[in-house]
Amino acid sequence: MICVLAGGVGAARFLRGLLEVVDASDVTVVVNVGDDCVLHGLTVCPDTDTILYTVSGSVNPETGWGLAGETWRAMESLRRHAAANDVQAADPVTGEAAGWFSLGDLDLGTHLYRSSRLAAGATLTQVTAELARSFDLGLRLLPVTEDPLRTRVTTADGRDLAFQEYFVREQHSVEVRDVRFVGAESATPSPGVLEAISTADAVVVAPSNPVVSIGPLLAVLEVRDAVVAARDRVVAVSPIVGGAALKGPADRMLRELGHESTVAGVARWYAPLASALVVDQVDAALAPQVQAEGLRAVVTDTIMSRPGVGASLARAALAAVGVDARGTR
Ligand code: FO1
Repeated sequence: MICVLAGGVGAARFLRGLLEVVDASDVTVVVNVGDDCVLHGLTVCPDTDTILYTVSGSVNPETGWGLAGETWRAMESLRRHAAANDVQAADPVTGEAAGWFSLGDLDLGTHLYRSSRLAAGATLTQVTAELARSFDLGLRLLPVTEDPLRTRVTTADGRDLAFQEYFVREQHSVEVRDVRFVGAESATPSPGVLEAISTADAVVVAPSNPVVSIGPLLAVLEVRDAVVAARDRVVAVSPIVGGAALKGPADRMLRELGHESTVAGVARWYAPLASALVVDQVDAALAPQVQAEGLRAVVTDTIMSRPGVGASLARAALAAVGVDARGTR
């Protein structure tokens, strides 16, 4: 069994490559919940939904989030009511009519289902499994915790932002001074998470933002301990290529928080919990620096936009911890 620690877009794209070389029934994904938010009274789980939509082939390919072929009638209606009454959301992420977080009509179906099932007493793990079934994913998709765990960002100019305020409203264009995961100290792993990590033939840290996508997973202390204990079977895929992030603010956040936004910096970040790091060809010369941090360096093509790279990247990651493409040792 392969366990993947996942955030959003990068992880979802990696999973599509992994599922070309390993059967979905052999994959368990532990997904970040730190981006989750309540919007218009609905529970929205962006990283979970990006995996549901991308792996099922229904994601909006331009954005990497939301569904292809979306319409926006519900949001237009919501905004009209807000404008007519000059409703200014007290807290844009949890208030009404947050104009800057676009929820498509089909996407709303996911949030309506999730929110009504949670209101009926289902757990987030159950609802996530139900959504994975309705999208016919085949793999097991587990939220890292069912407890409240939310990423908050302190900007260099002193503002304390909810994650989506930073990432979407500010377009992650503001400098970060600190990132914290509110609720992490008391969050417990969802049922099945620890067992998936400890029994996996390989644990893959997907090419997600190490700070705000993988960070919340590792902030759940028992999860971190389980990954550290599995270190010789843990391989990370660098989301930094040639000193830059392929998508999103991972490179800037690493630098703003005092780390190097290079594969050596990523190696240092993951050294306690991974025994191998997969880096792109452009970083081949930095392989000795990765090894100096105590990780094996695996050099391969990691730009998944090129055909076939997702599958070869997945094979290389699994091989780095002694697992062949069939996903068993
Ligand atoms: N990202 C944006 O930049 N703008 C949006 O309006 C937006 C809406 C949205 C709706 C549902 C969803 O699941 C994700 C959405 N995202 C949007 C992306 C989201 O902020 C990111 O996917 C994650 O939170 C970071 O990985």
